[in-house]
Amino acid sequence: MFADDVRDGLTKPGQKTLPCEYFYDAVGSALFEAITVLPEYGLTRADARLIRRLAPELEREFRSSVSVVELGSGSGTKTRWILESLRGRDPVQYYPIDVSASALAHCAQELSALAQVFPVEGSYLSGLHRIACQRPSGKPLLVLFLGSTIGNFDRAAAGSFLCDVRQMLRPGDALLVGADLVKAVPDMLLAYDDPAGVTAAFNLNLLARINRELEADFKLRNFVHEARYDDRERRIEMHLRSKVDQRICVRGAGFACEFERDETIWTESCHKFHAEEICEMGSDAGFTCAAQWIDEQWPFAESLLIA
Ligand code: AVJ
Repeated sequence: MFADDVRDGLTKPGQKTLPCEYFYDAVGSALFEAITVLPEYGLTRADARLIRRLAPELEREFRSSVSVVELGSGSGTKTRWILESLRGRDPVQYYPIDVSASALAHCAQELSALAQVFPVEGSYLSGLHRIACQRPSGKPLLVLFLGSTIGNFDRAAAGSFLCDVRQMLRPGDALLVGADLVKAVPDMLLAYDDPAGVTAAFNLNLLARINRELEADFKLRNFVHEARYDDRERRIEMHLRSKVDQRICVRGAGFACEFERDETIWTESCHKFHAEEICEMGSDAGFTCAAQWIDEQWPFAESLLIA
């Protein structure tokens, strides 16, 4: 629940945090779309290049006798190539899972000409559980987890997430995972702190959302966006740093919190991987790494894990 998560994150001792899933209100989703076209942010274009390349190979692997489930209903652009390549005699059944009804509606509109779209509103695992239990078509499932969203989990959580997904699948089902790879630190930092300030706006919008929806009095000018790279954890961290000592009231959640000068709110972790690491995590979770595609221009990997 938004109010509870905000209260917990801003009143707990030590490092203040806010869950990154709350970036994606209407303003945040629009800012994220802008991030994906930034010259400094190569992830989305790398992912798209790989999907275009691997889609025909998926057709050979599954020959249109598969139902497609997507964790998170992105903009549909990348998914389109996969659905097109899998479209055989009968239309592919496609199950996008997302907490956002508006994102699902947009996705269904985008892709209903290509597939039978069955939107599933809910968290990734509860949505997948519902589909895997019903198994509407009796066909194997191809689960898509694109765009390096897996990077938001810390490594242990990413491992157990893959285990949870594996538990719900049957032998022969598949999981296609997109993961951003470790690269030169300046390139990774620029991707999360672009000179135009789009990512800064995306991050600060989280405070604006709390003001809008929870009647808070954050003064955004008293905070500054910051991207850091933790070499040991191989992750980018996004923070909002308080420029002054200040007290914030969040009336809609019934609490107030103090910020000291230079204290931060940690708003997102974006873990970066080594290509072989995804295969190892997959096999630890009970998958076989059947294929992996790596982009030349921007180190990013798509890995096909078979249950
Ligand atoms: C959507 C989670 C893959 O981690 O790169 C982009 C989100 N955050 N810029 C990422 C994001 C800041 C993005 N993911």
